[in-house]
Formats: sequence, C-alpha cells, structure tokens
Amino acid sequence: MIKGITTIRKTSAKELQAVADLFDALGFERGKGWKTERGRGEAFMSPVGQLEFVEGREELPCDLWVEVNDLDSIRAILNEKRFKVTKDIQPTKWGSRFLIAEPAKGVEVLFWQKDRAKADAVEGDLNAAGMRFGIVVARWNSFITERLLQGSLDALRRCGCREQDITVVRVPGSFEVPSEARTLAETENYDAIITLGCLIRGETTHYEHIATEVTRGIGQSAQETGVPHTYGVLTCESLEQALDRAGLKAGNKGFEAAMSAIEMVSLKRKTGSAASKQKGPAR
Ligand code: DLZ
Repeated sequence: MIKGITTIRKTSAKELQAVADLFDALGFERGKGWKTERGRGEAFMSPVGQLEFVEGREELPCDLWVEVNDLDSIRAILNEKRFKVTKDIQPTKWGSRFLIAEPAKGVEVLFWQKDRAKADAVEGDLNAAGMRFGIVVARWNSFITERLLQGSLDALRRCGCREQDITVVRVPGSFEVPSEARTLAETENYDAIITLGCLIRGETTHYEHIATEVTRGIGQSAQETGVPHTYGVLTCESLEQALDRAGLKAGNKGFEAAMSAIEMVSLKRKTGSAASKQKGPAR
C-alpha cells in the first residue's frame, strides 16, 4: 500500500522555513521531519490526500495546490500572520474560488475551495462594512487583554469596518465584562458585542467560579438581548499559555472573536426575521 507521497522542489533553507511557517500558521498537523547533512525535510499530515496528474496548459502554475473547506478563514489567517497574498480570492473557471500566497519569494501556494456553500448551507460573510461593534475589554491582565484588543481591532479594520463604528469600553476585570456587554447590547446601537478578558488559574482565587460566571453571563446577555456576543475571554493555566493565545503560538483570540462577530452579524442578517436596526454607535 502507498503510505505517503513526496514531491521534490529545489529550495533554500529560508524558503523551506517560510513554507513550513505558512502551514504551521494554518494549523496543519505536523508529521515526522528530518535533518541530516544532506538537507532537511518538514513533514505535514494531509487529512485527505489526492494525487492528481494534469494534462494541458495550467493557467495557475503554482508549486502546490491545497484544497480547503473555508477559504475565507485561510485568507484571514494569512492576513493576520502577514503572509504575502499575491492573488486575493477570486473565482476560477470551474465553479471554485482560489487565492495564491507567496510565503517566500518565488514559492507560490494556491488555496482553493469548491463553491458549494450556497447549495450546502447559509453562512455569514466576512465583510464588516456598515456593521457596528462594541468591544468590552477587561483591564485586569492588561498586558494580555490589550493584545487581544489590538487583534480585534485589526480584524475589524481588515474586514472593512469604519473606526467610527467601533466603540471600546474598558472594565476593571473579567467579572465585570458580562454586565457591561449587556448594557451595550441593550442600547440596540451595536450589531455585535466582542468580549475580551484574561483569567489565569494560578493567579486567580476561585478561578472556576469566576470563569463559569463570566461565561454564563456573556451567554445569557447574548440570548436575552438577541445581539450576537463573541467570546474572547482567555481561561488559561499560566501566563505563558495566555501569551500564546494573545498573538504568539496559538493565534490571537481577540482577532478570532472579532471575525466570529462579523460572521454572526452577517449570518443574522441573512437568517433573522427582522433586519438589523440602522443606528449609530453610542458616543
Ligand atoms: C480579583 C481578580 C483576580 C484574582 N484575578 C483576575 C484575573 O485573572 N482576570 C481578570 O480579568 N480579573 C481578575 N480579578 C478581578 C475580577 O474580575 C473583578 O474585576 C474584581 O473582583 C472586582 O469585582
């Protein structure tokens, strides 16, 4: 039985590292790499593999084609991690969409997704133009929460949200996040509320109780006001873990919470019975 397939391309150590960084950033599971005096291999596990031989002239001759099931999220991650995108999302001639990333000069990776979304399900888009957001951020562990805030603002701006449509409110700690989130939601001036905080087990007395209460309160506010709330409150074992989730190894949860907020507003507009109210944010 065939166990794995490798294609060879001449590359420098720097280019190889850039490509490995790209797939790490996208959350690909690592395989067993190798390093000898002859060179180095970076392996990734392919969940579903397809080996395709093509006859004819290819109009998009990239080094690698990767089929994905959520091209918009791939673009968001590439943007967040500042990978170069040489061709942004566009349709193919065969009912799909693609984008091309260039992690290292001359190394092109094409990501594509078959256009099935309309037939499969209704999904929110990631265009935040005209949407209004309230962000509630805890000052406790501000070293972390300010990074989450930057991640959220980055996501909103990249997706087309205007500065005047974003209101940031700071509260003392995570415990106060739900009540302020509810206050903002009840004004009906926001399409979604993004909640940001950081609880660290080792440093927080009654950690479990506080974490449960904060989570419950945010969920309750979302359900009772009908305004989408997204959850960017880190519950971590250590400061190191919190740092990883605030922009180091494990992405930026503030960025993710903002992306989810945009998607939920868009989804609500598509599936909700009443159109979102057109009011300006509270000043
Ligand atoms: C008191 C406290 C503690 C011990 N730890 C944290 C924490 O890790 N993260 C956080 O956001 N807030 C913490 N707080 C503050 C509480 O959330 C709250 O602000 C205060 O108890 C005042 O009600």
